[in-house]
Amino acid sequence: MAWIPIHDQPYDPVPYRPARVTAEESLRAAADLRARMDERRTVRAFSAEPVPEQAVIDAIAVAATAPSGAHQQPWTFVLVTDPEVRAKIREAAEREEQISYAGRLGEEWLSALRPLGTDQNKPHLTDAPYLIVVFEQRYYLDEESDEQHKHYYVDESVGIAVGMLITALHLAGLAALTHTPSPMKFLSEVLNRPRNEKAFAVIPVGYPADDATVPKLIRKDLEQVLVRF
Ligand code: IYR
Repeated sequence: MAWIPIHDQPYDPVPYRPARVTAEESLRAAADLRARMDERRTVRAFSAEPVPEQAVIDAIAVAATAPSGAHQQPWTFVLVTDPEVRAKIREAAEREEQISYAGRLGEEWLSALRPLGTDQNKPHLTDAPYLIVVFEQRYYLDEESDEQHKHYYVDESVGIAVGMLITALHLAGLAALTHTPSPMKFLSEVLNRPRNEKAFAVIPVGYPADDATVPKLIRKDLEQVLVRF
């Protein structure tokens, strides 16, 4: 069925009967996924080795199944492979980060970043074979008629979609980085996005470089993050 904007759709419930799995199957699937996801790490050093494009497309399709405020699906995923465009993005991002790391972030923020070892150099923007630039649609815009409608819970919706995206990429054996160069306005210009869209994150995707390292970060124990009543 072809998509129509949510504000033009009636309430039209249909039966939902997903296959019922046994308790054993649920336990096994949940434990397997828990172990697999515990292996995910944010990667900042990528190999230039090509990645099967369909795996990236499928991960974007997974992200696009995310729940969203009023089911408005307020996201656009721009898949960038063109080396010239990636170089432009890197140049603009590094120009901003230069200013950020030279002091714009402030002492408290810079000290929070210290354990990550980040700096103004962003080689992943040109080394990784794919960049997925995620835009949030702040409002609905029909570019032809200029009709506009409000979108609801845009940050939450797009954040959930990005979480599903990095999960799907990881399960497909691909590494990713959720990168938020700040400010990100240059991405709208470089990628020629309409005025209702605002950049949310840049996600380089690929295989880790052979000599990639990651900071020795410690996840909180489940007891610290899970509260029961
Ligand atoms: N945008 C900068 C700074 C940065 C901010 C946070 I919060 C991070 O978790 C990591 C980096 C950069 O990309 O380097």
